[in-house]
Amino acid sequence: MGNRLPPGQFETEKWPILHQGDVYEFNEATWDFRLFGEVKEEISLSYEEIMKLPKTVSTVDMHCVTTWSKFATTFEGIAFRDLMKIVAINENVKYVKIYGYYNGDRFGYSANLPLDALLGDDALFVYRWKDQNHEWQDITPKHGYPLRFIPPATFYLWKGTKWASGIRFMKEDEAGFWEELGYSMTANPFKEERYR
Ligand SMILES: Nc1nc2c(c(=O)[nH]1)N[C@H]1C(S)=C(S)[C@@H](COP(=O)(O)O)O[C@H]1N2
Ligand SMILES: [Mo]
Repeated sequence: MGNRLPPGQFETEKWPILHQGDVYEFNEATWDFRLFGEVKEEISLSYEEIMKLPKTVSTVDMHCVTTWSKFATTFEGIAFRDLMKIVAINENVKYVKIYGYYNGDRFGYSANLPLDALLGDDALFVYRWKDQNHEWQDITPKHGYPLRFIPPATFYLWKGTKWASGIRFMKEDEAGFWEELGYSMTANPFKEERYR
């Protein structure tokens, strides 16, 4: 594993907790997951419907812009690409924003990402994890229960929306929560793209 640790990062075995605002408290009755924006028809999925979709298990490295990196966490979740199979998107969609709860606002947090980077096993909405020190377990509310996005390791972890509430499909790139505050649109840790 040659250049596994991006520049300016240190490795930790712990999984730190970082976010703004309150921890979302899951309520299945009011929860749904929306696929919207540049789509032929908007889709809203209940928790039950989401959990019936095909499952993917993937082991990924996480890189936080605050300089910690955690290697090889194994997640179980729904691959981004499997959600693409149930929504018809418009032509020329190149970007997405992944939304999540922020202080009770279901679309209060967001992070923008290029669509073509999210089609592998390493881009998924997760609900369970394990690593070399932990058995399989649900992700905790603080880590984004019931559903939390994990981006490929070529993006800093702020692109990993916790308490995920939907995907908006977009033709043009658009800044999300941290990007509006001056963080990078592209956010590649291996190129140290921290700020814009
Ligand atoms: N909804 C939501 N998701 C979020 C955040 C947030 O404030 N709200 N913070 C992001 C940031 S800055 C980081 S570094 C990661 C941290 O994930 P962790 O606490 O599971 O390590 O969550 C990301 N996802
Ligand atoms: Mo962060």
